[in-house]
Amino acid sequence: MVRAFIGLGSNLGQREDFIGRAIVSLAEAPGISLCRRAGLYETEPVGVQDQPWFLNTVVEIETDLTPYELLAVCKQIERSLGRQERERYGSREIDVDILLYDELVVNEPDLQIPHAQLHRRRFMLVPLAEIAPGQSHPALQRTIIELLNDLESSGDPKEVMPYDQGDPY
Ligand code: PH2
Ligand code: MG
Ligand code: MG
Repeated sequence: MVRAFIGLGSNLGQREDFIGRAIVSLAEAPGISLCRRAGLYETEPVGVQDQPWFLNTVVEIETDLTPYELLAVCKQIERSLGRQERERYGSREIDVDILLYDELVVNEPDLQIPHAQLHRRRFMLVPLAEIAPGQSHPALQRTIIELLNDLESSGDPKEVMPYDQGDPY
């Protein structure tokens, strides 16, 4: 069994629902058990500016799937929740990305682990730092909290705010 971290994002429709259903699907997938999840964050879009804000979170899993098997599960969950093909970096019902897989480094056209943008994206680093601040990035040899501090001291970090679901009482 290895430990892996999965990033989830949605900026269309019932965003919380899409993320919640994706997490349930991960937890129910053969070969995956869910360990922990970060809170939800409301995040400013990165890449394409003119699109709705995202909800993002990160979950920690244990798995005996290979990286490519895990990738196939992530893609299958996106399809089963009705994700449509749209422009790169644009809006999506649900995005399920492998951020880290044990200490593994993979650099293939169809799979990069750690996620190629992880160290540049507060919307991934903030929830990841909530549950695994001391986790190391095996390619950059920095911890997650160090990467977050580096990013925040370098210019114009995008907004990432804890998402308040609202208290009905
Ligand atoms: N995903 C992208 C592009 N931009 N911006 C935010 N805030 N959150 C995302 O999940 C996101 C993004 C492509 O995967
Ligand atoms: Mg993504
Ligand atoms: Mg993706």
